[in-house]
Amino acid sequence: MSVHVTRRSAIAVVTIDNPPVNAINMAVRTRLLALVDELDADDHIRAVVLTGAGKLFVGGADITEFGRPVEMPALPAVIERIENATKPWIAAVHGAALGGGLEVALGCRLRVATADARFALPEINLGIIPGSGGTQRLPRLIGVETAIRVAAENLTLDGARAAELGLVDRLVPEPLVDKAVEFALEALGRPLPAPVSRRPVAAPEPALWEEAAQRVRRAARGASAPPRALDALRFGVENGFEAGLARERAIFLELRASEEAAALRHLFFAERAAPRPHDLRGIAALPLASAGVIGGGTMGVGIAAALRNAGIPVVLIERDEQSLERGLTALKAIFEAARKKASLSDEEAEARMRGVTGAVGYEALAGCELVIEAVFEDLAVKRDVFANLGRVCRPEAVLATNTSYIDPRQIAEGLPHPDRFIGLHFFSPAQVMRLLEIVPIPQTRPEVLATCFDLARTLGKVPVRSGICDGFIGNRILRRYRAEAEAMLRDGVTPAAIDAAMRGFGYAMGPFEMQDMAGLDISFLHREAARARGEAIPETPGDLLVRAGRKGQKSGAGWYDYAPGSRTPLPSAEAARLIAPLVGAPRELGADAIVSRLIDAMAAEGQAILDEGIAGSPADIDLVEVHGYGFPRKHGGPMFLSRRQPS
Ligand code: T1G
Repeated sequence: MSVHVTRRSAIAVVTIDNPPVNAINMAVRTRLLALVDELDADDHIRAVVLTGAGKLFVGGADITEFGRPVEMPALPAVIERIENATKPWIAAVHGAALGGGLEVALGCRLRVATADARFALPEINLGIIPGSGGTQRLPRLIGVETAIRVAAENLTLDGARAAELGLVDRLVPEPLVDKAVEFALEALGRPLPAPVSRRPVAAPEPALWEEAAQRVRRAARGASAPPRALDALRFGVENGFEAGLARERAIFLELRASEEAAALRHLFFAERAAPRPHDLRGIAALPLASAGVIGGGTMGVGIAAALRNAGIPVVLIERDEQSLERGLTALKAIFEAARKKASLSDEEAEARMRGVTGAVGYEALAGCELVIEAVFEDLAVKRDVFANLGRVCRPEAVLATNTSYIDPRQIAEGLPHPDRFIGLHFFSPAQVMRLLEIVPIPQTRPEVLATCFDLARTLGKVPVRSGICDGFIGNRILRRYRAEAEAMLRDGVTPAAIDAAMRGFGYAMGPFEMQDMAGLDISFLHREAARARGEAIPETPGDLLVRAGRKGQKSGAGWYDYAPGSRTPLPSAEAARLIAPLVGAPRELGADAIVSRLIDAMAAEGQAILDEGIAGSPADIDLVEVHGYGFPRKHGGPMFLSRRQPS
């Protein structure tokens, strides 16, 4: 049964027990509703304590129900019944009280919590807004300003802050239920506070709404739900609880049925499944007390920072003192920047660097359980690195390459104990980007794979296992995306039209703007190397630009022109002249058509990647695109989108 009842003299203790997160599903709602009537009718009971089993109160409504029509009884009705019960209900919160969990607690007459309690309304991350009174009851308890930040801006309140704000009536030590029962008996000895829905709410200055609306819209970055949560909250403050509740419910149901909410739910479940692949369950990860990083360049320093941010001691080595100093200085600058943004305290920033040992030469890595190389993308260089690691490191040390293009099997050739070798493809900046492509070779032991997935979880990364092909999953799809963009260019569509369409779709920048930022010469050199190997690589418009010295922002011009010192792309007549021999007569193509062509191309490449067994699931491919290449979350990913297109 998902809801238990025990009796402690005149107090009934109702425990929601629906592992793993006590999600409120239809069975829980039905049982709670029945219990209100049952306990109201029980003359021995004077009050009810409501709590959650396990490590939390309630993780929210059951999101797996959202793809289906709402099943009665709906949560608002259950909460209203609890709020109007003749026997007062008292919420006893430990751990998370999220979404519907917080809303149920708000329907109770009183709330006690332990210090580890966390209160939030994270619905906007799922493309919806609270649908059971959260935007209406919360401002009546903690005030409009903080309620806006909780409902529309992802503010989480810990126990102490919740107590300060009046969301929690008393912070209690463990054992929570005992203390809650004591509190309930004590509360019965004095007048009860009014139900939250019937408490007044002070209307703020009009300026507060405007300022909040701008702040919420900015933070939403194109997501639909946050401004709507603010709308619902404001409507209730200005029109009363009942009207506000109705408006909130209408907005919730509208958004719940939206494509954006379906996309965000898809990513929610994919992100939670990613760190725990089914075939690795039960395989113990190896202990990782310290990690070595080879290379103090951008990638090596970013990886070292990510490891330090997760509290893992790092040995960073370079080939000489000067390079090492440069790397350590860059690493320190990352923590200094975080300190200046106040995301790290002075002490934390210093501790990050204290956990880094810099050295020249491989011997310093002898004690590391994991070593990640992030040296120049050249097979001979990488092979030499691993030959040294094979000599210096322990046989059970996990040895990883950060290569983004080279076949890891070739890098591992000749390495003793290749079963400990693996590809860990981080994305730059590695201390920020969440995607981690994990690329085992045939010999890689399952424990090594499990260790890398465990490492990803420790680093707060989204791990995706990739088979071995040119570019693994992400760069292979990127190449296809760029090729399709170039094909449209040859059809006469301008770079500016293509980039504008993809920005309108939700990307931060389009494919040509992105190339200007990254540099056109990188892929140009790849093509030139392939041509030098005798491969028949046809001339591309990009080649013409690079040959004319237009390498992108780094050279002041690429697909676009740039005013001196500016990064704003300006359509370029010179670039159009240079590529004219390879592109067709100018042609208009609508933004929707441009987007469809590019998304279809990504999805087609993704399907080929699935068919070849390079990726384990369409959701994995979507995670790669969203967390590695800026695919707009609100669309769920190319595989999700291609499967949702109306047939
Ligand atoms: N519904 C269904 N399944 C859920 C779930 C939920 N609300 N939350 C988590 N799961 C699954 C998750 O997919 C995973 O499954 C397992 O539980 C463990 O999750 C009415 C409408 C609660 C802080 O958005 O933030 O309430 O992979 O790995 O790290 O107005 O889960 O094991 O098969 O994350 O201990 C609002 C979402 C819902 C909170 C626990 N609530 N969940 O973290 O475990 S909408 C949320 C979380 C709503 C109301 C509205 C976290 C957690 P599997 P996990 P965790």
